[in-house]
Amino acid sequence: MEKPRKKFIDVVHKAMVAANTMDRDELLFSYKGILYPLTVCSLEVFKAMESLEARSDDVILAGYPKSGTNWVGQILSDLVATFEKKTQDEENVNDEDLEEFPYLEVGDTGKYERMNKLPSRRVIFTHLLPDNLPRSIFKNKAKILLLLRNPKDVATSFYHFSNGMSVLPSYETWDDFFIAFMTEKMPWGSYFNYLSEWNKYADDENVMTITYEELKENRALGVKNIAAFFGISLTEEELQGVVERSSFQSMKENSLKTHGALGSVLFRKGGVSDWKSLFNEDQNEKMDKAFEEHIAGTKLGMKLKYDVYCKA
Ligand code: PPS
Repeated sequence: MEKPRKKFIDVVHKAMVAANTMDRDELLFSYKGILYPLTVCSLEVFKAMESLEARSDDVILAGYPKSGTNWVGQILSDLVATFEKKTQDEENVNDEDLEEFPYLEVGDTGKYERMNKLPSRRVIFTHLLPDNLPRSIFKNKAKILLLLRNPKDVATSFYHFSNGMSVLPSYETWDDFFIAFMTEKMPWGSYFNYLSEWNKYADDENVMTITYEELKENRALGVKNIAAFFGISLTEEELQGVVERSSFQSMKENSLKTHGALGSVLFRKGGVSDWKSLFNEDQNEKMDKAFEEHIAGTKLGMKLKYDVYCKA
């Protein structure tokens, strides 16, 4: 993903320009009870999405916003590109004309018909709930990497992103944002609902879960496990290259090329526990209680190691 991503940068730029002329309360719309940003998603595109024909060799990355999608997306794209480079003809590799915006739900109505003609393997990111994904993803047994991040760091990252990215409603204070986050007013829906819904797929053999925190602790092991899950066979040296290119520093340095103006907002801190700079005692209590009520006892809830990463 280190090559310039012209279409990606173009889509983001156009959305940011359009959002700059809109009022705050016009920025989101609702589809099937979930809010989405109007400058990047639309009802027509959601309907067209059902025509996607998923494949068993698709590489799908699912994660709630701000869970590290761009990071793990870089790892997946790099694994696939490195494998293709050594196994496919030069002319099939890195064709810029074939580039699609990597998030499934962002694009135009013709995107899915174009995607149906793309060669394998396709790498697809999404923040959608499982029920809102094209049915063919489950029917055709596409493999899904489910990415989780602790809710306090997600909220912290989401707050800063909302105030730096014009396509999302901004917030005057962290306290205002916290209330919105806890009362399910977020684009792409509620964090807790997202985990509860995906938890129904946690034991599916085509779903592998990984946490942001475990990747931070051991990126090399994470990359190795991800490659094994998708059946991408690379040498130790090739895997090491993927590990190095996915460091926060390396991705941030490249971000003007890969993400344009979005890069400086997206690659913010890239760490664990920044929530300690924002959460007050009352907010900690409220989040701890909500976690306990909604997901603590579930498989995904346990994966998050809440006591390690989220206790004040
Ligand atoms: S988005 O816009 O919802 O798709 O955002 P997403 O990519 O899911 O999450 C953004 C956060 O991921 C951090 N990030 C990284 N962390 C560690 N290592 C690497 N390489 C990396 N790349 C991105 C990014 O900095 C955001 O987290 P915060 O806490 O805001 O820094």
